[in-house]
Amino acid sequence: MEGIVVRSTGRLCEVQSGENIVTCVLRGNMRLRGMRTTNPIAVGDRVRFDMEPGQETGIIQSIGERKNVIIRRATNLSKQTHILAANIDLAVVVATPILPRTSTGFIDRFLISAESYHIPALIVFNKSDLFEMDPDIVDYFEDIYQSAGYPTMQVSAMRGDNIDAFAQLIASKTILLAGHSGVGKSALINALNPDAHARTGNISKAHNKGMHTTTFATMYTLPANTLIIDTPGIKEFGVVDFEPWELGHWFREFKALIPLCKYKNCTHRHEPGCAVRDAAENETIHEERYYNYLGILNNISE
Ligand SMILES: Nc1nc2c(ncn2[C@@H]2O[C@H](COP(=O)(O)OP(=O)(O)OP(=O)(O)O)[C@@H](O)[C@H]2O)c(=O)[nH]1
Ligand SMILES: [Mg+2]
Ligand SMILES: [Zn+2]
Repeated sequence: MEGIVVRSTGRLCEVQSGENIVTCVLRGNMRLRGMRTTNPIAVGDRVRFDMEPGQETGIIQSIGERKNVIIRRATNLSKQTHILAANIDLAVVVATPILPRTSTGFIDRFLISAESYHIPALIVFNKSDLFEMDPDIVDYFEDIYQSAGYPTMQVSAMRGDNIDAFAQLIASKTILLAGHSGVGKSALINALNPDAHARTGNISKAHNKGMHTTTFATMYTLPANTLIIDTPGIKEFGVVDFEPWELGHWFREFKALIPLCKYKNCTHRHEPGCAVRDAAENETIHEERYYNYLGILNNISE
């Protein structure tokens, strides 16, 4: 039988096959070629499975070829990787300028990962009801990312602002939602489809952070065959191995400048005749993106 993985807890996963959802286990020792991942099967994977004789559960026999995956490290130093989802059309980073605060560093790490897997990305600023009195804080973020060439939008899951526009933008696609705990990923899914009943949590008063309410990636179906994947909140988005000279290629607005650098393997840090650093200095690329680039470069060169 065939189906699509709609929830994955590591060893067990739930597979939607027609109208049914079947709990499946992985066939012994199924591993991805040389990949140190905590989850060999991810939400969005298309799989073949057989029912266990006389049982309600299935055994996964094979994973269909993936169009793409988006992978992160648990932390920047960790060797273990985690597949957020497979076969996605659009990677959405849900960010909030306040309650909780999302840093541009986090957004950038997410974006360069999506870029390196050639997955289109969108930045959704949720909780517009909270920052409408002080639009500067979100304008600052939108300016950075629009000038880098990314689409952005402001929504409020709580009040419903722009939810229709968001629904239109994602119609008929498979979408990944990722972001810190408490930014409202699950609340957005409920706003898009009240029948989803995704569990939502509170923001801790002491720390202004979410409570890690969603524990396993879960795919929900919206109208027009839109598939949306809710993921557990993540603290850090550790990027996978990039070579220092390669990193700049995943900063979208650096790409056109890189061929103008004097050295072919320029890391855009200290080399003379660097077109990227020049652009940062005369503010044709945003200094915040350039600083975050240097931060990530330092991390991967360690
Ligand atoms: N004011 C306001 N609060 C919101 C909005 N969207 C979500 N919240 C609140 O933010 C809190 C966290 O929402 P969740 O949907 O659980 O956040 P999450 O991103 O799924 O968090 P994790 O599952 O922990 O990763 C809840 O108390 C929501 O009611 C919004 O648009 N405005
Ligand atoms: Mg959640
Ligand atoms: Zn350079």
